[in-house]
Amino acid sequence: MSTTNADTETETLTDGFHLIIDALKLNDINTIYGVPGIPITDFGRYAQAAGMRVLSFRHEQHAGYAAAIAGYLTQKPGICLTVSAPGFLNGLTALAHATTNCFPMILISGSSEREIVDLQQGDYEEMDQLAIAKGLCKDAYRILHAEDIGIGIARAIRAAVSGRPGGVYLDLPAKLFGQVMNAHAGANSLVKVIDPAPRQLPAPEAVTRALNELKNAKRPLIILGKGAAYAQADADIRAFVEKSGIPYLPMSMAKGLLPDTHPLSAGAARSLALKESDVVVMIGARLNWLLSHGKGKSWGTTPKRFIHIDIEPREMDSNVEIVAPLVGDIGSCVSALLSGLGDNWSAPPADWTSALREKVETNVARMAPKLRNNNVPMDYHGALGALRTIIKERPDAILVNEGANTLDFARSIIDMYQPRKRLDVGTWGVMGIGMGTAIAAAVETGKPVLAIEGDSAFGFSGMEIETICRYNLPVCVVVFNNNGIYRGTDVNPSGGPDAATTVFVKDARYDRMMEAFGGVGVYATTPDDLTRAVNEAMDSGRPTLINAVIDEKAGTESGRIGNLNPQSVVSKK
Ligand code: ADP
Ligand code: TZD
Ligand code: MG
Repeated sequence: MSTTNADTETETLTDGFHLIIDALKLNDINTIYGVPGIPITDFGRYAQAAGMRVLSFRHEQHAGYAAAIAGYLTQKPGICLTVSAPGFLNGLTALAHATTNCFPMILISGSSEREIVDLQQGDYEEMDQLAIAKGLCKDAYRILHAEDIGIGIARAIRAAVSGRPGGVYLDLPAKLFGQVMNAHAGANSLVKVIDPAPRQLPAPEAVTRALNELKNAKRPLIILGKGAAYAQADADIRAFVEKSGIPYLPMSMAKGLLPDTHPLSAGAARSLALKESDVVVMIGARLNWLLSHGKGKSWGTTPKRFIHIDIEPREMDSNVEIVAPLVGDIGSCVSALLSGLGDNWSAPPADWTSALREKVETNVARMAPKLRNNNVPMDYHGALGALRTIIKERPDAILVNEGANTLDFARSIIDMYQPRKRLDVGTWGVMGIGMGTAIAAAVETGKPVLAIEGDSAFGFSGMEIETICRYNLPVCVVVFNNNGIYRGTDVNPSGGPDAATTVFVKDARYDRMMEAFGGVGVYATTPDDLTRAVNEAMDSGRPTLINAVIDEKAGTESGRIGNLNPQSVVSKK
């Protein structure tokens, strides 16, 4: 933009819109997930005009989940862009989810005028967004002046990716976008963030302490979490596992960091591994509810000594005593342990590794015939057995997974072969991550995506299949249609006319939703139907939704976590 001032000199100007775009691009952020509207509609247009990829969603929550998983996949903050109050609030669930899961993300929301908001005079979509966001993310900032855009965006990026990654909120009042400043001064005000997530080396004595614990172990176990997958230290992690000869358990999203078929994988002997291990090395996994807080029945009676690798010092001793805390980034910590093993390292006692191996083989053999069953209607094993073969044949496809039974069965049945290929509900077990996650996975990696969705889970983000069709993304959605949440068989206990709380319309045709937007819809009743349709979708890259008819009696309440349901002592279900 240029203008002529009183002195008839020409001054080149820029404004808030363009400074924000330039600041993001300067930091290699080239994709935005969002929903347009006042005051950010033109911002989206200018960003697209400037060559950024701007993907518009049907609901901010799904744009937010897309940004969150983009952060996980790329180690750069995923950007979600929303309008003020309601749009901001719709994005907030995903921001909190990103923070909980340690994914770097920035929620950028337009906001109303400060003067009016602070006097509570009833502006359009008035809300003190900054105050509300603060408790739900790592950090929250507001930029009031165009000359602060460079610093503001730099702070947001650094906050999102440094240390333990997480969500950041950036509040941009409407007035900021139109603020004008000298273009030269504007360009100079931008900041390229140098080394936003610096290596954090573990203390040498902490490495020695951990190695001593390992040397004395009789039944050591490694637990790999999604922090280990995020760190992208794949080669060193694999080398550490293989050189140490220590069996490992992958948490859900760490599956594939080493192939699930690896001889040291104890995935199919999880209970035995947890119960009998004596020294446990946690790598980028927390001892939260997903690991029964590191104590209690599932950990058995063998006393445990924990070695814990994490970038966040306060994670240590969060649930149980950690005898060897190793604080630092996973890449540096694992490589220090690896070199510390030295040349004389001896593998763990064979009675331990072979006991686990035997258990794995027995369990895998017991499962095999169930996975080949051709029951109609399909049960979870028959349908997932077919999808398991597809991922085996197409190991670079990305698997997105949510639901209850659909999640728990798929996690244990489908082997993963490559890092960061399994994307799911994460730490909170959120229903609704499905389509946003699938979209970002396709956009960020260019790989085909297979989304395996419970029919309830799918419903939370189902409208985004229009987004998938609009951008023509290679996403194949398989809806496990069992007519409801957990099972489709519940009846209203009062005998009244309302449907039971957990059931949906019987035999709903989700496949026709996809057809409404120009995608391919398939109705599948057998494992063969399913195999054929998924292969076709993956070969063609066309947006596809397969309605897989699942026996409505096949699932169990809450999948595998039914024990977490509180029980009434006075009434029976
Ligand atoms: P899971 O659910 O797979 O068990 P969690 O989300 O509970 O995994 O744990 C991930 C952990 O990884 C978090 O405590 C986080 O601080 C840690 N983390 C993330 N990135 C890194 C990294 N680069 N280096 C070290 N620790 C990391
Ligand atoms: N809302 C949100 C945001 N997250 C949740 N986890 C839930 C509600 C509760 N919930 C679960 O934990 S699983 C689930 C709900 C509603 C749906 C399970 O039904 P499904 O899967 O059809 O997706 P299955 O295969 O029928 O078990
Ligand atoms: Mg269901």
